[in-house]
Amino acid sequence: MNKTIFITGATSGFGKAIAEKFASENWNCIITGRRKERLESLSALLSLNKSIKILPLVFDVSKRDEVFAAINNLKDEWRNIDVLINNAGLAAGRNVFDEASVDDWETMIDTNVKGLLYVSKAVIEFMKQHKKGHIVNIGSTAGKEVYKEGNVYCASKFAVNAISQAQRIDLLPHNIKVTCVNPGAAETEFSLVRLKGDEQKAKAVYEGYEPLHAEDIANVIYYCATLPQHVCINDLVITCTAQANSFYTYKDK
Ligand code: NDP
Ligand code: 8X3
Repeated sequence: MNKTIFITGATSGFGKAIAEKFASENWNCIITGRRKERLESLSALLSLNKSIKILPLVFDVSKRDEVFAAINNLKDEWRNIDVLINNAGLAAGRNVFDEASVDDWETMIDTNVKGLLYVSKAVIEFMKQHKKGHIVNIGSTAGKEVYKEGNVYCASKFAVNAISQAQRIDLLPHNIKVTCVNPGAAETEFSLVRLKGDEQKAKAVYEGYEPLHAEDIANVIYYCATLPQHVCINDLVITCTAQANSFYTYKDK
């Protein structure tokens, strides 16, 4: 029988690459995000593999009622979720603390922290019923070291790290694995979103070195998700070879 993965933020970047990887390995996929058209075209693409089922679900992870309505209304055939990927998230703005926007702070906390909590809470109910599961939370190197102008984005990823540790402890009786994957710079739509659509500035973030690709993270997550039941990778920091941590990236120019 095919396994099932539930991925938040599958319309772009890591989430899309994770959906493509798992679908290519014959996993059924629940793909979620706010942009309906993107989800529909990804669903059509993945459905070319006739041996799997794909379910696109449109909801905003930061909207508590939307999250619980979408997940609690899943049909029985979709409730046996083997792996949950809490990936939906963003950085909004890059400013020193005193000049940052409070709206941006709220968006990041509502999405990266509260959204992850809501989705986890709803999906864990199904995992408990099946007496097994695996939650993969996408943290960041920003959740390991705070950098200048990172303030609340970093705080939100430190929270993802703390929540992952808490879930790992509290979910032990339910046979649920928890892995926190912390990538460094990866070229997705992340910088375009962070820099409010400024394509030139977003491109410049990745100049002078080869950043991670979304597929790199998808491949590592596939490895983590397919280890034997008694093995759990708890925490991973993954950077491109040119990056040491949040502070040091070796650039050609
Ligand atoms: P992208 O911008 O390419 O993708 C972000 C995804 O999150 C989109 O699918 C978007 O879907 C979804 N999303 C954002 N807000 C919401 C929301 N309120 N409700 C539902 N979905 C939402 O960026 P990445 O793929 O790079 O980012 C994925 C995760 O990886 C994030 O948590 C990010 O913080 C983290 N990360 C990224 C790194 C990088 O350098 N790229 C490094 C380390 C961590 P839609 O807009 O359709 O809702
Ligand atoms: C994304 C990586 O370095 O922009 O989490 O914080 S960074």
